[in-house]
Amino acid sequence: MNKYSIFSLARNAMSHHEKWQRAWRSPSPKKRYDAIIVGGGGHGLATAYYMAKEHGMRNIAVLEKGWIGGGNTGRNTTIVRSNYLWDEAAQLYEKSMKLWEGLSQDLNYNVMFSQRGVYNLGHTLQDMRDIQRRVNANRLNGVDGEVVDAAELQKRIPHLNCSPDSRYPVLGASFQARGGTARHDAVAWGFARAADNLGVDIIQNCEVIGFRRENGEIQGVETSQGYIESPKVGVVTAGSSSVLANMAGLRLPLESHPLQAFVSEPIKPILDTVVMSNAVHGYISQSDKGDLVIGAGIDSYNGYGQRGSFTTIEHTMTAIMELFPIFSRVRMNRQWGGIVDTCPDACPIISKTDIKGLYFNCGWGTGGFKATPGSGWVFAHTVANDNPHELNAAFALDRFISGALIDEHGAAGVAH
Ligand code: FAD
Ligand code: PYC
Repeated sequence: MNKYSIFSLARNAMSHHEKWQRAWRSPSPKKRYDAIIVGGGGHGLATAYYMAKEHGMRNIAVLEKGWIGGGNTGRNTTIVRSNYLWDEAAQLYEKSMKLWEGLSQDLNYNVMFSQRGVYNLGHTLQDMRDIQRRVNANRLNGVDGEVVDAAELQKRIPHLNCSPDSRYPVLGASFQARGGTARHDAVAWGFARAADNLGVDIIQNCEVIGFRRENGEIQGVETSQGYIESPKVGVVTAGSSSVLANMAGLRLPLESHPLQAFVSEPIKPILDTVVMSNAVHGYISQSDKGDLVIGAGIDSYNGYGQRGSFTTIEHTMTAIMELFPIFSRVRMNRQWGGIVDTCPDACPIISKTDIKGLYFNCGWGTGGFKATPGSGWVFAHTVANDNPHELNAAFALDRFISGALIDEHGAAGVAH
């Protein structure tokens, strides 16, 4: 490299950030919208995008109290899979998987969806029976799945501790080859840019602090930037959903818990898939940058502090050491928490409410990132048509009255 190219490199490095175009506008709120989506996470942005793209709605706003993707969307460990047990859940998550498979092209934004496969380990005979049952059910629903025994697993993941002498010996796993990971904040940015291109107003630093209703119908929302009128309001606020429901005088069957994640220093590529164990409570993948991305079950107490307890940190690290003793000397770089909204049946609520024009999409708990495109797609249909799509009809609030729960604790992959 000669001295001219060094200068040019330095000049460009210093100046390029100034010439970038904004990826989306930063408008002031209008007085009225045809629909408002509260919450600028992946689900809220995807909802607005599909409302504009699939339902021709253009006068829409997404209101975000902080910055887009600053909630669980930017805090999760990016695992995507669709291997749920029951028909309703399998079909919903599989819809999402199909959207993931074309998402970068659809949004013209690289969301770095990497189908590197997901293993869910079994450590007992009962785990293996459950795995076999779930893989059979998945196949009947057109979802790919395979049962892998310990010998085969050891060949595919040489560093996994499959020793029969370990405390919870690995007996096998389910494997979904089409599962994998995606770049979480790219998902928020991709949906934001595409929605903005279709005319959606994305308004950050705009907190919803109340709802106005008259004669059982929604009229609009009170916000930190003033009152905004709208006949339709979709709330997609994950861990804060109970707070928003409370503002509307509703009580949802949700509990909010911290869920933690950890990343190590970057190391050379060593793990080319995702490994999850519900029994020892740990899961791990390696990011394209080289960090080990690690997590476990929820912190058991309720709260809104995005941190988590030391007990869980210790428990998670112990689990990862047991599964991958080779990582015992890798240094951890960062830890954080997000607030997840858990439902009694480990399934989401995507529903109309008793207030006309008010809709909730929440309760995704520890597992909603994988559902981002599918959730947005069905919620857009629900808000636009004031009726659920057949894919989300079973996820309405009335299931907590009828008792038609869809218990997906076994497939949740992360204890809650
Ligand atoms: P969020 O991204 O949280 O968006 C909600 C938004 O609402 C936030 O930006 C918030 O600021 C905003 N908001 C709240 N209150 C208001 C208000 N009053 N006014 C305006 N805006 C408001 N899922 C997976 O499938 N795979 C995983 O590997 C995975 N790992 C996880 C790891 C961790 C540590 C955590 C915390 C979660 C994980 N999840 C995972 C779950 C997943 O992250 C969530 O289910 C999903 O991201 C929820 O998306 P969302 O858009 O609904 O929520
Ligand atoms: O639902 O697959 C999942 C998941 C992985 C990590 C957190 N949730």
